[in-house]
Amino acid sequence: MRLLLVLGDQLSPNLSVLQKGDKAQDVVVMAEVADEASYVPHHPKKIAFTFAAMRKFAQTLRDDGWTVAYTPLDDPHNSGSITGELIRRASEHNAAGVVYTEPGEWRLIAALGDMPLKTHCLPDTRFIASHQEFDDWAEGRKQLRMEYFYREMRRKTGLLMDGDQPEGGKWNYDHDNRKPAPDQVTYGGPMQFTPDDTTKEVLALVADRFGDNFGDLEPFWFATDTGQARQHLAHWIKGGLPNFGDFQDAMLDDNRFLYHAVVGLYINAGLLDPLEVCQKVAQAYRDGDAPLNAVEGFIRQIIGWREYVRGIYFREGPDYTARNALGHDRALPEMYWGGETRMNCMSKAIGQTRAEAYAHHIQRLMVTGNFALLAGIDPAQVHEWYLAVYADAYEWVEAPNVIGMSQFADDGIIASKPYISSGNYIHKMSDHCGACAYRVQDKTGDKACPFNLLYWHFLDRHRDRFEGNPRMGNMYRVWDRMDEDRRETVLSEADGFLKKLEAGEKV
Ligand code: FAD
Ligand code: DLZ
Ligand code: SF4
Repeated sequence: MRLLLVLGDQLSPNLSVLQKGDKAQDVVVMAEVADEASYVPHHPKKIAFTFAAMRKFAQTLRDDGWTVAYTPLDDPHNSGSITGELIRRASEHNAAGVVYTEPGEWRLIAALGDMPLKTHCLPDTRFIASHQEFDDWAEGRKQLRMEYFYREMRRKTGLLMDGDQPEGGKWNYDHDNRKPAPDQVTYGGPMQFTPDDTTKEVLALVADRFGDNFGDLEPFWFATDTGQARQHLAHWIKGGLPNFGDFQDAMLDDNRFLYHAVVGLYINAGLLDPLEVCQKVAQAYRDGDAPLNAVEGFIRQIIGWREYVRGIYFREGPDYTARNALGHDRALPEMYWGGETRMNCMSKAIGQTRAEAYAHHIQRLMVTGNFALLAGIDPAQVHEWYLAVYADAYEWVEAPNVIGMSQFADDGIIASKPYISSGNYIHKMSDHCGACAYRVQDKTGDKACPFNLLYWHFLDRHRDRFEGNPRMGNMYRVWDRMDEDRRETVLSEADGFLKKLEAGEKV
């Protein structure tokens, strides 16, 4: 017999290790372990989601005839690590070896490869593109543009294709998306589930063991099995999808989810299959229930961005998370862990992160990510924060988004220019600025929006690197046209702001 490892983000019946395993003699190993629960200080909701979904998945495997050796976190024999549990179970069952599906993190790939047991690693086939397909596409290209990769994925899946042409005649309908915040949101947000007995047990365990981590454990409302996740998906397709495209980039003080799908956590853990999700969304278009700009925009996020960032993570190798092309070294400010701030946009994005283990893409990219980049925060610390606080965060998807897209620490592999903006962008896309202690219109002075000061500080300190970037020349021309006194004032006020930030003062 062999041991078949199933990790906390591999909760899919079609997982390669289960497909290749033999129900009659192999033993499935699943383990809640201290190493996985604490390699970063995960949000308590994320830990509870993982453990509850693992326990329920183990039960569905047993119901399906598998033998499962499951280690709860508080099992006195728990060795504390995935490899420790495999070694323990191997001697318990006299196993001939371990078969596993490739994990989504280099750390675990290395640990499993180094085990003193006979091991066999299978590819994770729950993605549209294999590593080989991504590498074949990437080979010899000067720039790895997501848009072209996405077209390949459209052709491969047949999603939104009319023969060999894109549905509606265009590949990308982003032009119709990205409207500012709406006055009214017609969708009530993600479906919320009352914890069942399994989830309640896990909540008690997590409260006891991880209650001091950043993040609110309760109220806990996530789906914890595939049936619930599918109910949530259907609820969103009906209520949220039709406006998803239009308001994808909008932010509101009093609405945490707008029209977002909140499916990343379910897909990444394995409860929903990405292709199944896209097929249901495409069906809504064919049924006339959602417009093409929303449906195409959503499908692009999944078969385009999600697959593309995975390709980059595995192509770039284990050192990717240590990259720091801009030499940023400031410590992550306390406000990211809930310390007080006068910046309303930051307070809202971090506040809802604490409450929900969720923020949507533009909050992650253009608020918390933008601020960290402008303020010159050490990208490794930014990376660890994002990996810890979001329920959908696993390194293969988080790191390219943070190190690459958001912090430009990979020197432009993912982003052709840094995602930076002054307060103006946040003002345009949200209602945050109205209730802020700072004034978004002020470029200098006591009340100047920090994004305005830091924006120019960033451009000025990285002039050598970015001046020649054709997409950034305009910004430098605007800066150069300002009179010299004003430029000096901006830079010295930005320096003053950064000093306060470093000193831990409330900013
Ligand atoms: P929606 O906005 O409804 O989008 C639908 C789905 O598309 C998502 O669920 C996700 O599966 C996929 N998707 C969209 N954008 C991306 C992207 N850039 N990369 C990969 N998949 C994408 N996504 C994660 O899944 N895990 C992370 O740890 C993560 N960290 C991020 C960090 C930063 C700094 C940024 C800018 C983005 C990050 N993203 C991450 C991408 C994106 O923000 C989240 O997938 C999305 O906010 C999840 O919410 P949702 O399910 O409501 O997504
Ligand atoms: C995120 C997570 C947590 C919190 N705990 C566990 C765990 O106890 N056992 C487990 O198998 N997986 C857990 N996970 C998910 C893993 O961290 C994830 O499989 C790796 O980071 C690879 O993506
Ligand atoms: Fe954010 Fe500046 Fe607007 Fe305040 S004024 S909410 S800091 S963008």
